[in-house]
Amino acid sequence: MSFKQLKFGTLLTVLVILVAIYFRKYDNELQDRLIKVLQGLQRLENKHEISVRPKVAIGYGACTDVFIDAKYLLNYSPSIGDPSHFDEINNEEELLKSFAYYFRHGAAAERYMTNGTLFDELVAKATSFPSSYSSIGGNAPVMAMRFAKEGCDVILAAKMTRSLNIVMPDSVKIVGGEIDKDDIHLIFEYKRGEQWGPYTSPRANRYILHNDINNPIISSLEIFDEALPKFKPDMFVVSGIQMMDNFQFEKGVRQERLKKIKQQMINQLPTTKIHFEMASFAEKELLVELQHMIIPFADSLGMNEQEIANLYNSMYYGNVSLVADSTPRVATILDYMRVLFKLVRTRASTIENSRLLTRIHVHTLAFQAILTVKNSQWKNSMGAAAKASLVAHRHVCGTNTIDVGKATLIMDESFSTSKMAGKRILINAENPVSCWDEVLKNDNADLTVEVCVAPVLVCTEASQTAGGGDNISSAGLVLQI
Ligand SMILES: *[C@@H]1O[C@H](CO)[C@@H](O)[C@H](O)[C@H]1NC(C)=O
Ligand SMILES: *[C@@H]1O[C@H](CO)[C@@H](O)[C@H](O)[C@H]1NC(C)=O
Ligand SMILES: CC(=O)N[C@H]1CO[C@H](CO)[C@@H](O)[C@@H]1O
Repeated sequence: MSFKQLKFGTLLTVLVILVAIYFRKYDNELQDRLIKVLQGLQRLENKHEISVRPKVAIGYGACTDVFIDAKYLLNYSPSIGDPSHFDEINNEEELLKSFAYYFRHGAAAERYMTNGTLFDELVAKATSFPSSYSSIGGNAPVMAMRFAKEGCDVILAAKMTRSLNIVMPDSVKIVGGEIDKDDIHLIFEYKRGEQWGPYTSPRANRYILHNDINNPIISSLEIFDEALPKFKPDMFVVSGIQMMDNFQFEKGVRQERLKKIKQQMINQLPTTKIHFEMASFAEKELLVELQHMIIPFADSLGMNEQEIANLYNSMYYGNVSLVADSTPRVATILDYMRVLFKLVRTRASTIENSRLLTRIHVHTLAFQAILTVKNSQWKNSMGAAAKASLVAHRHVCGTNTIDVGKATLIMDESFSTSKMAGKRILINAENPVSCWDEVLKNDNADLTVEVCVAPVLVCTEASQTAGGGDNISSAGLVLQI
């Protein structure tokens, strides 16, 4: 070995060591930051004890969720051709094309399958895999259980079988009656970076297929009407309406059902807060109906990054957005929130018996954002954003205690509050939820709102994605009632 070679070898070794030290340092810094953020969020979460048991009423529906790893049941073959969107799924070919459409964007989707026989066959096939499992599902029951877990008294509008009813905690009272067969939702889950044919998923998510009979017609609505005046809820949550999406109703039936939901919202006492939880809607008509018949009667809206892009496009341009960026920037989401907030309030002001929107919560993989009207009935936005962020991790990782070894931060150390001349806000790891006041200019009057943004300790070992939004939204609401 020549001297020259030796020198080069030494240099290389030194370099390797330096690189290793650098990454070690980087790793340690990240670890430090994660611990600080976790402690900061937990401190905020624990600061606010829930003293009196809030009363929460939740509509509508329930089902059995059957979870299956997407790749076990959905086999890719090149003959599938191009990914495409279908309003409803008629056969296996459409299922595969539709799955590909959302999978490649890592976007959640929920679709109705028209063929009940084929649907039952798929469910039987799914449950034959030992790794498949089932649990109680539907937005309303998941939210109900979360509220109950957080110390609320809950009534839930749903029809379900006795066997599904017994898995609900005692603090949730089911109002709706018994049925012989529960609606089933078949949930195809996939992980981040998973391959399916030529496609790679940019994030963990799920595709839901169903063939519901009870949920689309909101069959528990009338019985719930009788229970609500006696219960006098502090909050009424409206969810599960996406089950009407692309469902073949007889003419005029859907509008009639929506009108009844609207009336149920109007009938609540002024002191009852009303929250509407968005979901994946693909039908243009239904999105428009929501804007006339549901959204103007709510005080609060909850949704994820796909749903806000969809609602924004629908209200602003009149078109439907089926997939959106699955990891949007804070500035993008806050800009959507501001515009939506003004649009919803302006429209509601011309509608009889409406309420004026005072809260929007958007949950994304990387952060939670809550906008409330300053000095409105919604208290404690900072704690709510922290709690929503922690529950997002707990839910996806399937654990109560957060291990920073299984967490990462996707959000940068600072963010901009708007794409149009926004301020830059530095995230303080020890006090990780950033809140500030803003004045929103509107036609008639300026309005001061408070905006809070919390980073999420993103779970790196996802065990469950379905129901995430429901858990997160409820967790945010519970500290604000
Ligand atoms: C529904 O699916 C079943 C089972 O796959 C099939 O035999 C039947 O032809 C399908 N019906 C229609 C109308 O496509
Ligand atoms: C909706 O329409 C607007 C304006 O024409 C356009 O910029 C936007 O890309 C459209 N969005 C979708 C999802 O089609
Ligand atoms: C983390 C967590 O508590 N997740 C819950 C989300 O909701 C479902 C349904 O209520 C629960 O089973 C999970 O435990």
